[in-house]
Amino acid sequence: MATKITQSDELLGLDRGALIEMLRWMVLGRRFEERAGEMYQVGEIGGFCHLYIGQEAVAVGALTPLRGDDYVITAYRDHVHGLVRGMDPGAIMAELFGRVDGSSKGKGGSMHLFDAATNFMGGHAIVGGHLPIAVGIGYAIRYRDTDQVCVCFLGDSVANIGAFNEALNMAALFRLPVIFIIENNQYGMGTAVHRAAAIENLADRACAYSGMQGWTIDGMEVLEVRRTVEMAVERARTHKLPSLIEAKTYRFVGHSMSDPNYGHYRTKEEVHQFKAHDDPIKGYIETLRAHGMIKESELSDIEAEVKKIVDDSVEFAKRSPVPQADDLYDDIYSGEYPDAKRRDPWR
Ligand SMILES: Cc1ncc(C[n+]2csc(CCOP(=O)(O)OP(=O)(O)O)c2C)c(N)n1
Ligand SMILES: [Mg+2]
Repeated sequence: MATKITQSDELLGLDRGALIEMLRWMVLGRRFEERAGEMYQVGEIGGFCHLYIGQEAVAVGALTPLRGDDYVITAYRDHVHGLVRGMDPGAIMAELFGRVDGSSKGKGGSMHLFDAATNFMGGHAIVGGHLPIAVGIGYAIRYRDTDQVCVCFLGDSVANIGAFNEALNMAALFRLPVIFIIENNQYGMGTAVHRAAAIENLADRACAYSGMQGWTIDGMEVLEVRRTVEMAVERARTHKLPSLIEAKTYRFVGHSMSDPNYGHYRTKEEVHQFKAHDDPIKGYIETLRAHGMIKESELSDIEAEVKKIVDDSVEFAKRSPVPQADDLYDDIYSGEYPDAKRRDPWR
């Protein structure tokens, strides 16, 4: 059965630098996304755009203990995962703007960030479509006989689809070093988890697979996320065993830019309650203060530093040109028409 962990009451033996680094990532994620939301409103960003505001503790707690050569894969709510993984903020913002200096040359957009240099394998728009890919990455790690791990983030709705069982079954069967992290933000679009899943704690499903450990944790506590992921990484790296972590969290904003913050599926009061009493950044600052780990001046320094990074990313994106129509034919898989550029496939 899934193990429950209570509030993090210790600092995991991390030094002050590492603790503050985690706060810096969380603040960068929050401010970057707030600015992306503004840029969407003024028409600089188009198409789909799903913000991660409220969920920052999950990506930061899960990604900071990883090694540079580990693999990370996620769904479409991917900006903060890309940032914390080490992608260039300018390349991410330019991708959201649809510009040539974006991480996918402006042709992927918000849902399809990708960066081979940091082993960030996307950014996937099809709900649950990336779980079999995570299994493939885990298989490749075993095949090459390295001690890397693959962390795969997924939404709560994915725990109810077929690919979830296929992927977790194979990960357990082949003993693959894959860590599945369900970001349970309580809703799949407008559907509450309890209306879609016939189980209370999604990580309890781990018990269906031999050798898989499940944990249901407070995803608003960055240290709790980190501590759990560290245990899962040890199992994966050393023993080649997969894990399933369910981090209970909450998104403070709408599902995507086309969804208002509250909608018909949740109340204003509920959102305000989480924002006021369960903000992962405010909570972490309180923890750092309680342990005398942060000076007030450092908080304003972080805000200033982050503001500059975000400002620069927007400037970079604005300066970058839009792709040309001919660029559509570049970077695509096509063996059939080597001169694809000169052919019109619709005629
Ligand atoms: C196969 C598939 N079906 C439907 C959709 C439309 N869709 C986009 S997001 C979403 C809900 C996903 O919810 P969840 O997995 O909880 O992730 P969250 O948005 O809460 O992060 C759906 C149904 C899709 N992208 N792919
Ligand atoms: Mg969800």
